[in-house]
Amino acid sequence: MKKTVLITGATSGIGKATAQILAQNNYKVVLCGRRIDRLAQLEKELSAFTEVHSLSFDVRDKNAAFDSIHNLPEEFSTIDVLINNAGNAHGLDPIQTGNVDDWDAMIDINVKGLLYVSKAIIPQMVERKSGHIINIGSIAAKEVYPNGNVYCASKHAVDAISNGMRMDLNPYGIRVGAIHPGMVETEFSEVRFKGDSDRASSVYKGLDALQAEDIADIIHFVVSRKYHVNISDLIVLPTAQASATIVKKV
Ligand code: NDP
Ligand code: 8X3
Repeated sequence: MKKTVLITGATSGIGKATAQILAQNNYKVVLCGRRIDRLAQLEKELSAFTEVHSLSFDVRDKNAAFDSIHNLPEEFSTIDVLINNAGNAHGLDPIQTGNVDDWDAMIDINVKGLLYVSKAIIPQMVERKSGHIINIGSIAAKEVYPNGNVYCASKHAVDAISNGMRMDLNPYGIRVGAIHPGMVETEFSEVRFKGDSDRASSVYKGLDALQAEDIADIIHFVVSRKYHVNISDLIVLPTAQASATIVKKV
């Protein structure tokens, strides 16, 4: 029987590529994001392969998250796999000049949003004693880099929450894993630099950055292992990247 996967942040980058690969590999897909036009376009594209349903809500809005997920049509309501991917960096500033609204956005989306979506889904997994949760962290979950302060804190929280989820859900046979990418060429830097395309593209100049499809491919590998195999914590870097700050550029 087909498994159903719910993917947050499916309108772009890693989430979109993950939806595409899983749709082509026998999963029913629930796409989540705020941008309705992109959801509609992707739903149409993926419907050629599988059953698809879209949910448009802001993960910061807990009532919207709960309502949307709790009211899924019956054929999509049993979530076998949850990919907590929605998130972004907002700004890259020293702590003394950091923008408080950026801090709010990163904590509210990357940490609280992930918790709200998880809270909407974990009880059904506990009830069934089955499920698989993948949280998308970052190299910033494992290291702190200059000016990364609050983004790194939000991703360190994702790392801690993933480890805590694995412990708490262990009695129920629910698999929990985190995937921590380094530099992936998506809309991430466009968002971080608030639409400054030149600054965003300069991040990936001079190296072969990871592409969204590289991470999606790994997510597909992780979720398709035999049940007794749980890939719990994975750091994935471009070959040119040795750490958060050491990057070989030509
Ligand atoms: P993108 O900017 O391409 O995608 C971000 C996704 O998150 C979009 O689909 C966006 O959808 C969604 N999103 C953002 N804010 C909200 C919100 N408030 N409510 C609901 N959805 C939201 O970036 P990536 O694909 O690169 O990022 C995906 C994840 O990977 C993030 O958690 C990021 O931190 C992490 N990551 C990225 C790396 C990189 O170098 N790119 C490296 C390491 C980790 P919409 O705007 O439609 O709501
Ligand atoms: C995204 C990668 O290095 O900008 O999480 O933090 S980085």
